[in-house]
Amino acid sequence: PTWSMTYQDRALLPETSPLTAYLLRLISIKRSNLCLSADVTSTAELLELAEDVGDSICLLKTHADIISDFSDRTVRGLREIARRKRFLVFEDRKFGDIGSTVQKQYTAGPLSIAKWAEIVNCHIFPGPAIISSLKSAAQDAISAYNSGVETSITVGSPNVSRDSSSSPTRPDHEASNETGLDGNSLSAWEQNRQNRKQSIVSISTTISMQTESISPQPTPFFDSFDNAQQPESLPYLRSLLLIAEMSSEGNLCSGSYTDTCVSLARQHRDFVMGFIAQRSLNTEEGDNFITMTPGCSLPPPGQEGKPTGDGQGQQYDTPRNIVAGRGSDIVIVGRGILSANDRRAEAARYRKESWEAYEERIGQ
Ligand code: BMP
Repeated sequence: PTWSMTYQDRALLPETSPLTAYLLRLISIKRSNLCLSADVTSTAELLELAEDVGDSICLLKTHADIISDFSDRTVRGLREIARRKRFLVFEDRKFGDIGSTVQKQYTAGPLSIAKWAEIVNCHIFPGPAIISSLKSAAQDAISAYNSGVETSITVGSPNVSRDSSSSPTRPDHEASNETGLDGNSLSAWEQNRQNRKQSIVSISTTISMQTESISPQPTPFFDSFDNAQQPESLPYLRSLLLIAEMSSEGNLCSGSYTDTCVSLARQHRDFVMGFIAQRSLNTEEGDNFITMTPGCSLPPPGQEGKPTGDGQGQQYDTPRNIVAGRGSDIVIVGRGILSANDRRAEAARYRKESWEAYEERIGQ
């Protein structure tokens, strides 16, 4: 049903969650249905990449657990660039455990994903409780912030932050150990954390996204950004994608497994934004799920053809086949952009190709 609809019109459909509507408007205004898969292993490279490519993407996908120096600094830096360049952040965590465990993986530990990523994803092989558990964890995390119980943003090693201005109450001894992860200072810090108030920078960034008046940005795509109103309702500033299909050869996500993903998504339209899948799964009236498709690559400029794979099971197709041929909404590109000499220019090329594929699909 959404095949030939514009992103803009889909943002207005009933029962579209605020974050989904926001993303659809963002895509429409930025004219970008491109998600960068930022599979890099250091904070410096992540931030440099986000800065270079940010204007061309609607979404930046991370694998936080491959960033060797992941910390507060990573989160603050990424949130600042996301706010300035206007993209959402998707942590590709692929949760796949019992409800109680995924709640902790989502909100606690060195990654504390719920604090900084608007979007996460999960497998449904553990059963439907994985969805309701992540949803209630998202709601609790935001309510805790709202009520002032949760007052710390700190993720990763608390001692690695060099940004003393953003944690004014941090005692000197905590800031002094730049290498972090030293057992004693970590537990001292944990104890101390219970007793003090700090600002949550990442979540307040998200919240200030709601309230600040968004002035037109000095980049070409933002002239009408005021139309991309921010989500009103706090609990829904977090969304989930279900991994309904995979791009890798021989994967088991197909048939009745995929069908189950779709029916579970329909039961949780307020929290499940859509799917990681190879084609649109919007088959019934009322479906307005966003499909995001990894396994996307372009032949080098000036060359024809379809890239095949990476020799490790990954299977690629072009943005045109994915968006115009199979009705997907967002293409996810990693190495296609990362391995280019000029990542900024390559991201612009993927954005253009993917956007033209969308225009072809809606008949413009
Ligand atoms: P690349 O474009 O470099 O092949 O990267 C694809 C990215 O998408 C990787 O981060 C991978 O973890 C992710 N991904 C995938 O390739 N296939 C899937 O089915 C699901 C994924 O999340």
